[in-house]
Amino acid sequence: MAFPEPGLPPDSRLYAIGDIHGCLPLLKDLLQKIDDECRAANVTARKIFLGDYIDRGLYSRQTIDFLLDYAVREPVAPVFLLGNHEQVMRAILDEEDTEALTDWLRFGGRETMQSYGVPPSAFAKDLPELIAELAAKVPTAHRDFLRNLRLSESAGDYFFCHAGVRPGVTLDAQAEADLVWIRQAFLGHKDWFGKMVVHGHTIGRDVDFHPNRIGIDTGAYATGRLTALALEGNKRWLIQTA
Ligand SMILES: [Mn+2]
Repeated sequence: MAFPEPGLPPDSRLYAIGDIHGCLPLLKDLLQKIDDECRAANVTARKIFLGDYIDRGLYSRQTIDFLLDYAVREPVAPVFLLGNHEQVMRAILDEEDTEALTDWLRFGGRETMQSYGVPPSAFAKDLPELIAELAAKVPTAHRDFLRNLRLSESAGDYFFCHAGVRPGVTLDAQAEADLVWIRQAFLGHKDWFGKMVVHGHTIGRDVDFHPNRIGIDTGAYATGRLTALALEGNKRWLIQTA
């Protein structure tokens, strides 16, 4: 089956940025490359961040601080999408969800808590106390950042989300749990989703180009390679660190 060749409206450039996971130095490096490229071409571009800003890497708090400042400086308001890691942190802070905290500690939450200044001794406390310790250290602006993350974004023939979409469900009716967590039901699907889906969440050795989706999580925290997908008209290309 031949799929439509996706594009953006003419004269608009967009960069989708993959999973950062607390790797602030890589993020700065990548955004510098993007800025240099845009300056050379004399264009302003919109940026869509695909989520998973936090956990695993060492600089989660600093990454959110940086992005808050970046959003203010950018001439075109960037879009920040929700990743499953932010969904979990938000549940811990807003719902004091101890089950979410248990999960979080297994997939990188400890590093994030330490980046907020939670001391190593706090991890010996019981879970509600640990949540209180974290809550006392997370600035309001960060809580608002977590609460305001969007689930998806469309531009031209592209659809952007963190993890993917549920086949058989229209793009505007997708459930949050699928948009931020889905793997095999999405990754293994071969038909057209209605738009070209650009996503992160599932790490590939390199960018995962398919006729119906493009996965750009290149495992920055483990590989040093953070990826942006550039889109302009019918063209697309990659910007990467390392
Ligand atoms: Mn993820």
